[in-house]
Formats: sequence, C-alpha cells, structure tokens
Amino acid sequence: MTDVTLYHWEPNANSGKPMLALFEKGVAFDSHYLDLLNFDQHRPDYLAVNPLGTIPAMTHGKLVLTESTAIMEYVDEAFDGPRLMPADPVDQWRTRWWMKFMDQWLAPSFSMIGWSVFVGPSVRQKDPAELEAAIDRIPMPERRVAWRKAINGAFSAEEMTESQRRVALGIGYLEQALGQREWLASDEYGLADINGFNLAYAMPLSQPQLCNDELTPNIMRWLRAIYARPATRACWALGRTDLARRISLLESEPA
Ligand SMILES: N[C@@H](CCC(=O)N[C@@H](CS)C(=O)NCC(=O)O)C(=O)O
Repeated sequence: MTDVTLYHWEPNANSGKPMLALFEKGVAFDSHYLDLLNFDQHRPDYLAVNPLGTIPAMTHGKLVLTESTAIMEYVDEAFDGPRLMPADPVDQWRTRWWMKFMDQWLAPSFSMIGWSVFVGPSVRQKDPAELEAAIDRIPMPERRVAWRKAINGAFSAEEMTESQRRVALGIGYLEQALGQREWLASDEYGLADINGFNLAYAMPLSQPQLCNDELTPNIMRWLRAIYARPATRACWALGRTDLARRISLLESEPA
C-alpha cells in the first residue's frame, strides 16, 4: 500500500505518460488497471474518482489528479528523484511547446487512427445491445460520438486524411528536432520525451512508410534509447494487451 494510486489502461498514450514519469522518478505507486475495451472507465467505482470517465487519474493521499500532462508535471514537482522538467527557461519553453503540440495537435490524430484500427475492431463483435448500453453510460457526449464512430467504422475519409496529414507533419517535426539534439527539448531526458514516446512508440509499425531507419534515423535512435531505459521496461511490464507486445521492433538494431 502506498499513498499514490494510478488509475490507468495500457502503458500507452495518456495512461503511459504519468506511469512512465512515476517510474522515472522512482515513486512507488499502486497500479489500478482499467480495461478500456471493457468500458471499466465508465463504471460507478471509477466515476467516483474521475466523473468524466476518462483515463488516467491519480490519487495522492486525498488529492485526486486528472489530465495526463498536468499529472506528469505534478509528479515531477511533488516527489524526489531526477528532475524531468529542465532547469533552463528556454528548455522549459521547448518542453511545454512539444507537450502542447503533442496533446492538442498530434494526439487527437493518433487517437482517431488508433480508435479506427484497434479500439473499434476490438469491441465490435460484442453484443450490440450490451454495447449500446455501455455507450449510454459514457458521461461525456463527445466520447459517446467517438465510441460510436469507432464501433461503426464511421470516421469519415476527410477526418482520416486530415489525421494522416497531421501525423506526417508531426513525424517531420520530430525528426528535425531530434537531428539537432539528443532529446526532444533539451540535453537531458525529460517530460517532452516521456510525452512523445507514449504517443510515438508505435510509429515504425503504424506508419512504416514514413517512420523507419532510413527516412527517420533520429526518431528511431530516440525511440530505441527510451525503450532501453529501465523505467520504460518496468512500465511496459504492466501492459496486458498486444499493444505492449508491439514494441519488440525497438529491440532490434538499425537495419
Ligand atoms: N486530456 C486527457 C484525455 C484522457 C482520455 O481521453 N483518455 C482516453 C484514453 S487514452 C480515455 O479515457 N478514453 C476512454 C473513453 O473515451 O471512454 C488526458 O490527457 O488525460
């Protein structure tokens, strides 16, 4: 029993961000796994923690924290361990620039693609009446829309094309930045890298025509370096689905 509990799904996207920050800081926490594909995040016991019904959430004593990037910043400030926000003001600005770019611009596009190719197909075969009841329990109307689109394969061609355009642009930005310095926002590993890795780790598999050893050697070096860190290994050990097994590509040497 610790005084920190993290409510999370896979070590991936929003859930993976505070998980990895906690492991990097060496903060002991109780892991409370919620199966997103089983709609655990909309059940009353979790809604009592986060009434919005989205993952992740973290409790620290009586304090309840939501929003993955804000939780990472809290973890960095509230606990001992290596500093994850750089000390230099310009590096701090760059860290926050990247986190905003990823959260507001890239993550929704990755999410739409992921919900279309993974989440929708993973739940579609369930009983339709059960699915409809599960969707009706979702507190946020926009999440109900996303679930229906994922289940019915109804993201429009325009939406998917725009997401793909944003992902291609993001890959270009990442490759350029990582050609200039070892880590995304400064010379030290930090919050921007944790945020970016959780969003981008699967790019060599999901976007092989855009992200590979030949076209984006700097992104590949960066992903491999983050994956090799003990904290990332510990974090990924908490994964239960195929998402956690997809990473094996990063265990290989450059082609
Ligand atoms: N801005 C929030 C987004 C949280 C969020 O939407 N999480 C997704 C999983 S990555 C979720 O809970 N989806 C469940 C649902 O929509 O039912 C954050 O960064 O924590």
